[in-house]
Amino acid sequence: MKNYMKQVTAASIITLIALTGTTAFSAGKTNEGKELAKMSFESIKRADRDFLDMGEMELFRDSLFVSMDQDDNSSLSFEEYFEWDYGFKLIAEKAGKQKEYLTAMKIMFALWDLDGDGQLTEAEHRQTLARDFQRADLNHDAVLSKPEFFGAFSMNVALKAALKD
Ligand SMILES: [Ca+2]
Ligand SMILES: [Ca+2]
Repeated sequence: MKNYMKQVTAASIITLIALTGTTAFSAGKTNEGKELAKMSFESIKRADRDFLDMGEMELFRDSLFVSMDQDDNSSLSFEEYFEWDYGFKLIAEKAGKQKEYLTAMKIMFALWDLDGDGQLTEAEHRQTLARDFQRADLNHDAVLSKPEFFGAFSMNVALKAALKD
């Protein structure tokens, strides 16, 4: 079951990156990150709605965690977490921002690793993502609109800051 999910998630993320490759890279360097964020928003939310709710976010988080946890010990090392590429790593490389990207990912990991033991447990991952979701819900209607997801969801805020010129 776990391996099956890993394959499904890997396939969908690869599709995401492939799609981004054709749309974002032709749109110019500065828009690549934004395009990728847009693609992830589209892939997390339900197709017939223009917002995402906590249930959709948790489903995405759950499959992402399984994919990242290469040794299946229900905990992510920084290496496992960093190895997983959403497509931003390539964008960072192309922009010459590898160091900034690494720093942003280290900070995100450190913030999510609530007990600071260098391992991100699934409980920490779930708890911090739920917290990030609530923080980004600026008008408190329990769903994230596209502007809220792009502008206030912590991972997107961190990546935007790391990759901008
Ligand atoms: Ca692990
Ligand atoms: Ca921890």
